[in-house]
Amino acid sequence: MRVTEVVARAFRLPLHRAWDGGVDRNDVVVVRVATDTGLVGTGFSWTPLIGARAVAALVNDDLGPVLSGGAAHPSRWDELRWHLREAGTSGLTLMALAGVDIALWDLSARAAGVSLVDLVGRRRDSVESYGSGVNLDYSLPDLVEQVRGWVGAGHRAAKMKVGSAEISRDVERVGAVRESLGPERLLMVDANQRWDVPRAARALRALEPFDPYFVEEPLPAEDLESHARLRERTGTAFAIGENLRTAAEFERAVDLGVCDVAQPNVVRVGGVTPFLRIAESMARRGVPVAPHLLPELSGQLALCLPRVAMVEDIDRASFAALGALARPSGVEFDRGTVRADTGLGHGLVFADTLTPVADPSP
Ligand code: SMN
Ligand code: MG
Repeated sequence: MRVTEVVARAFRLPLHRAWDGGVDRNDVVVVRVATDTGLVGTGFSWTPLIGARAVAALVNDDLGPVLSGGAAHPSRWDELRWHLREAGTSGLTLMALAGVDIALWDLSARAAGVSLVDLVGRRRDSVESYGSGVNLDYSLPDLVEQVRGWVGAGHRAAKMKVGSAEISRDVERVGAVRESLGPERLLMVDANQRWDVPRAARALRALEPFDPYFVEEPLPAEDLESHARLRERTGTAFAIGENLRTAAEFERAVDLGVCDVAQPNVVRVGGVTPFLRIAESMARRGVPVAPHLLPELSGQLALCLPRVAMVEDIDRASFAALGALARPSGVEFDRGTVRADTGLGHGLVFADTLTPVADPSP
């Protein structure tokens, strides 16, 4: 099976309610890889705000010509990454590679007549999911109402934002959420890199009575040494990884003792191929993986992971909830678990009515 055409297009998906910091949309870059067999694979890249058209350009201008005429197979990942090396080895490079890699996995599954889950290797039929919201800007009543919604929907775990200007505000909000959840459900907090070491130590000490299952990104993501210093000052587990990109970075985090739960984002690490490499490496080190965002693809991958924690059920921001899909994907979040019955490939068919990201030049 050989590649005949690669086309990437960037689309805008408005959020139902803006995330912290005024993020009012997600962009998706849909990648179509056609082959000489007539089979077509669909991949995607994703970004809350930055870089969608740049990613599409990397795919169309730089990956398409290398792929065309060659084998339509995800084993080409290292060759493609090498090809893009002058654009850097991380960031947008990996986001562009993800779009192509996901399409190549979709194609391989279609060619084999199986789902992506069965091609990767299904290890379980369901995985626990957790309610999650980007809610630091929410008023306390809105936050509590959001968490009550998750409880009503059957979630046994929830994640909320912390990192307010005043620690007392976090304490009040985490306390209210703990009360809504009751003592048995898991409560996770996500600081999105907002703290420094002394502040994180103080905040985590103040939040300890509410029994956080983990704290996510307490410190600047790339500064693993500061995580190690914080490690000496708190017993709370650390979940990190949404801003790490390579297996080497994840391994270093584990070696420093600062990654209790690993959270690779399948787009940011460069697609399914590197995601699975990271997952294997984490499993060997005894670290469970909780795939970050992208619930429809993360849910499928979680069914295959050698060691899995939970899947994030992001509030009203799945592709389905954003109206990005032409038909149901077959990935079902229900009563605090996720299952997948997608049919061939990954089952994600993007609607042909999406709004293109416009060229900003006059
Ligand atoms: C998050 C990151 C990026 C976009 C949305 C939400 C957040 C999470 O850190 O972990 O859910
Ligand atoms: Mg996070």
